Amino acid sequence: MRVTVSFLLIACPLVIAAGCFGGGGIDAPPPGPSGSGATGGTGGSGGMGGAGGAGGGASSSSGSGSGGMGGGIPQNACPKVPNTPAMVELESSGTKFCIDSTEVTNAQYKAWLDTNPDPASATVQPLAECAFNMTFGSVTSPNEHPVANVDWCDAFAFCAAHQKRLCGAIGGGPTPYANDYDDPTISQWHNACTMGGTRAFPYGNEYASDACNGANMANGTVPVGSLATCKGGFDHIFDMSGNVWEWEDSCETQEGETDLCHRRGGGFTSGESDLDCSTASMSITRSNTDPRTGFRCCADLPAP
Ligand SMILES: [Ca+2]
Ligand SMILES: [Ca+2]
Repeated sequence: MRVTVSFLLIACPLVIAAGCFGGGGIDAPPPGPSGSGATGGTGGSGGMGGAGGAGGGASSSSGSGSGGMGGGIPQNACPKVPNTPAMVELESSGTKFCIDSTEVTNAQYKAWLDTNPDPASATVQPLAECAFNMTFGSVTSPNEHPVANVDWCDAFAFCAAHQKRLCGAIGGGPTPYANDYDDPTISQWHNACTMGGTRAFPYGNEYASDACNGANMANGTVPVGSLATCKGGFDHIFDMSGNVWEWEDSCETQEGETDLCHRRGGGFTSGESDLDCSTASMSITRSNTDPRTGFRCCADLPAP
């Protein structure tokens, strides 16, 4: 059974409305802005000097690439956690939340592994459906490329260990698996990618083959946030299309390693039909690890 699923995966890494086998087709644009109400945190109303410090901390373990990304980011009330990406504050219909500005990097993930998190600890890994997950993997190159080869439970545990959570539903909890993952008023990830439901791709409504790190460009991952053209939906957010797929807290069942969970945005081997904001994988299991799959974290903010 699992072999079959894996095979399908290779042939058809993703699949939602867009014709995976036919190729070419792209999902219909997401719902229009009506009803989304998202305003984003792009106001950047000055006085955010503290944010620069957070960004510096996030990249202190590296020597390259995306340093200083915290500077100027309107993190506002978002958690500022060392060895994690700086967060961006967003809002949808009055509900505020935060999302990492970039994918989690190898250096950041390794810093966590170096603390020796215990997979058997109920504090580290409280979900029963992750009881199967007895290793958080390893990182051999602690650089600014996105961490990959992490399963859904690894991603969930990393976020939880850093005062964040794997991106899910706006206001709390997981994004419903069967639908709503492409609703910008429900999915944190989709809201951020579409700039509150106003774009099909992070950078606009039309596919741009050279904007992000997809199949047309790459020979693998690139350092997170290194493609200025792969910005958006909202400002200060990068690589929501391509580089690596990103796990979402959106699983079909809560049984264990064979549950199907969504990953979003396409990776460095993906084509146009997988690189838009509305696509979500439909055949990837919770325990799947892949060199094209990583994650970023979100956080909830209390109502004003
Ligand atoms: Ca694992
Ligand atoms: Ca990505």
